[in-house]
Amino acid sequence: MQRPSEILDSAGEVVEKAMVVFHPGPRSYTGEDVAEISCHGNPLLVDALMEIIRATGLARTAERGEFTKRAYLSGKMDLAQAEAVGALINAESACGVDMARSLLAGDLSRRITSLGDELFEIISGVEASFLTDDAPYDASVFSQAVGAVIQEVDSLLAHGDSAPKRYSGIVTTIAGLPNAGKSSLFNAILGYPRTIVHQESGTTRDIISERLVFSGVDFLFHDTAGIRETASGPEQAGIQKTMDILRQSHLVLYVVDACRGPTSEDEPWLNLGEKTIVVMNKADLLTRPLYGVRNDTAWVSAKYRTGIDELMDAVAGLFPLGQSGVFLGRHTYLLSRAREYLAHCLAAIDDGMTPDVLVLDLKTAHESIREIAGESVGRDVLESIFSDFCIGK
Ligand SMILES: Nc1nc2c(ncn2[C@@H]2O[C@H](COP(=O)(O)OP(=O)(O)O)[C@@H](O)[C@H]2O)c(=O)[nH]1
Ligand SMILES: [Mg+2]
Repeated sequence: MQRPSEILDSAGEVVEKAMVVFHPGPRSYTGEDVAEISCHGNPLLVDALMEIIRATGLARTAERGEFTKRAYLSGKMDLAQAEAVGALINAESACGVDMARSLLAGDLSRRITSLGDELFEIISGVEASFLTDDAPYDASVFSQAVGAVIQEVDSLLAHGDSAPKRYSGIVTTIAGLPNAGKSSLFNAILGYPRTIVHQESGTTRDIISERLVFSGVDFLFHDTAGIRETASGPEQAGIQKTMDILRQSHLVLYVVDACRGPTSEDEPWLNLGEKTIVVMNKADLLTRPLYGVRNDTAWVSAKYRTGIDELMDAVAGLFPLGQSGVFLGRHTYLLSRAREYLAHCLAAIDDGMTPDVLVLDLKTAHESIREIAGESVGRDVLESIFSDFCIGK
């Protein structure tokens, strides 16, 4: 059992009794010898301890992400895994935590390594074909091998569009004209009366937001003020907020009163989000009610909670869980870049280019892929990655 250690100041006075754990390298987080002090959380006490440590002249405050950077530099993890540490700390959704955890466990790194190995083998084969006589160049074999690598890159990029949104949470906005039933829909989706529903129009002014996990994906739902041209005062301010959130939305549920049908007033708002589902509400008031989802239009009764499950299934279907793929911008960029060069190479093979020319494309693609794991990355790239970290990580 570990006992608390006494920490003394320069006069030999006990400043704190703390847990001090020594992690000998190379099995520590950074690979170096590391001492970890766990003390009481009072900031004054922490400052006093930091001062004692600084006064020894042997230590300084760490830079942002320095521990993880050192772990990467000493080969304890590759760069993609180091980025996963940041992604794990910053994840705001359960789905994001899972994605970062998988990245940290090296799931992407393993696929990237084997991709790099495959490419390396192809490059060696092509080089051999023009450097020696005993490995003749066969365009069809070569083209097949490059095609296989492209396929693997594509499978990693397959959810490149939705994966970053799944990581942070899908920004979903409920919008529509006043009284269409937006707040009723918001409540029906959440399953409890979170916001005020009223027959008087202009009831909702501030944006009301709630997180909801559905089919393993986090959605950030926003109920908004109904849009109308003639609004003034606080209602107008509410509409401005609606416009701002609409522009940032990954998905808009645009609510229309089914009795009125979509009108020319709805027209300008239908395509403001990246994706829109038109929700025909108050279907219960139609003489022959229609429920469910057809051709991007969902028919529901928010008041009686009918058609909501079908609507939510359609919403979840737009952001499928599936294989996670890459979700950090740097990885997507490097893979897309590699893909461009590979596709260029494939076209060049078809055009009958000689192997020595093709090797250039392959090498650039290989370099891009290697950069994901942090091989041959510049100091500026490292700095920009670790500057997003907090101190102490
Ligand atoms: N019959 C019926 N009335 C609804 C439905 N949804 C909303 N309403 C009514 O429409 C009025 C406006 O609803 P509310 O949710 O406040 O609309 P918002 O202004 O778009 O947020 C209220 O009187 C609701 O009870 C529905 O599905 N069926
Ligand atoms: Mg409302």
